[in-house]
Amino acid sequence: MSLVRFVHAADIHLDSPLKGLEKYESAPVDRIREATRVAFKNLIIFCLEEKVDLLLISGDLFDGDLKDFKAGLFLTDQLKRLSNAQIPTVIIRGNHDAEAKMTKKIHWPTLVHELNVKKPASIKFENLGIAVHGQGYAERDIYDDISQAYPEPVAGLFNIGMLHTALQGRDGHAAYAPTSVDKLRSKGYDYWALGHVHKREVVDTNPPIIFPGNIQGRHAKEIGPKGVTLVTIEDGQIESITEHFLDVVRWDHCHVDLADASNESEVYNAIRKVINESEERAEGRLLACRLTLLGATELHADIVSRQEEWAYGIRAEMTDSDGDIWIEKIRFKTQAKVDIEQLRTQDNPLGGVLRKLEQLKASNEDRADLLNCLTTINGKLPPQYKQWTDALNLNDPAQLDELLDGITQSIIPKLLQDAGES
Ligand SMILES: [Mn+2]
Repeated sequence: MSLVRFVHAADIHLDSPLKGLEKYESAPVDRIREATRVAFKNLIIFCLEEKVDLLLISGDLFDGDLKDFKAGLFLTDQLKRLSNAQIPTVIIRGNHDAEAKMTKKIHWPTLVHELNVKKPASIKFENLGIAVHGQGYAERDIYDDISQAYPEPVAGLFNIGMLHTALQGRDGHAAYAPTSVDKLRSKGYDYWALGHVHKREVVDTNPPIIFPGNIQGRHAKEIGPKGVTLVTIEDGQIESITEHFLDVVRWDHCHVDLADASNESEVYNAIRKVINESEERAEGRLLACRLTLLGATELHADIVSRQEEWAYGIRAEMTDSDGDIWIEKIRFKTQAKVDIEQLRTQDNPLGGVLRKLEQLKASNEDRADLLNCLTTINGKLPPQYKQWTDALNLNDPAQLDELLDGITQSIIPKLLQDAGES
């Protein structure tokens, strides 16, 4: 009986910067900056400790061209540890580290194999009973299905295909090297080691077609545990496929319903409960948490009028002594505890404004006008604003709805107050 194990990783995005990090309040800048490197070290340690036989990295090892040679040295030093332990590594380039984008040559250690970017290639590890097939990206924009030219499977070996692809399209990921499950299956391989999609996904099981996801979340849109896939082959057959987490900063979204909160300390308690649960899931990692406050609450008017003070109070109350919790952003989405339908029918300024907003939301013509205005404003914003991970996406109708609902909720308290005073 022979047991062979390989690790399938992808999308390391070494030194990926969190754009605008220093603008965030009290951000643990250094720990977040270093996160992709520390996670990569964790990957090397994992391979060494588990004594695996092979490491595959399915594209986007680098986030982009290296800023300096230090990054290159860090990488070769780490991979050399695997070479010294006789563990080979196979790498393909993805859209982020396509050959044309990288100006600095990397001196790969002896047992690191980079697959060709011009045509598909194969590497046979006869001692492991494994053949690896794949092709890297010569340029960023690959719109052909390169997988279909991959070599025929090698008889008698366990055949793995490495491919950086969006398959038939994945939300938030450019549609590079498109292909389908059926097409991949038709190649007759035993495992498809995919990369590009940052959220882990077992696309199919026969044969396994897997995106392991990235090994470290890079911002608040990449939440939850991040890691690699470990595959065990016994006598040429898959014995097990397991997931192992390597991330050091855990991103999460915490939603807190404040419907039952009627004072400050009840708000803090409700938030603390949700953050504590998230902190437990992070298992000692730095928790970077985006907080959303929801619910129809009697505190809504106060929250709307003193948002900055509330934000400060929440941050001050939630920060723990060892600094392992960082609230990345607080989204105020509470609602007034009022009957909007009823207010909307009233014959007063508030009723009029609410009706106008409702009409704006429902009318295609009004929406188009509003979008025109917003597009003009958007065009005048500095570019760094548009690169923010949660910059307004004007092509998304749901975001416009959310924007209008937010406006509605923030003006209700003010107009109610004015109505009361008059
Ligand atoms: Mn990619």
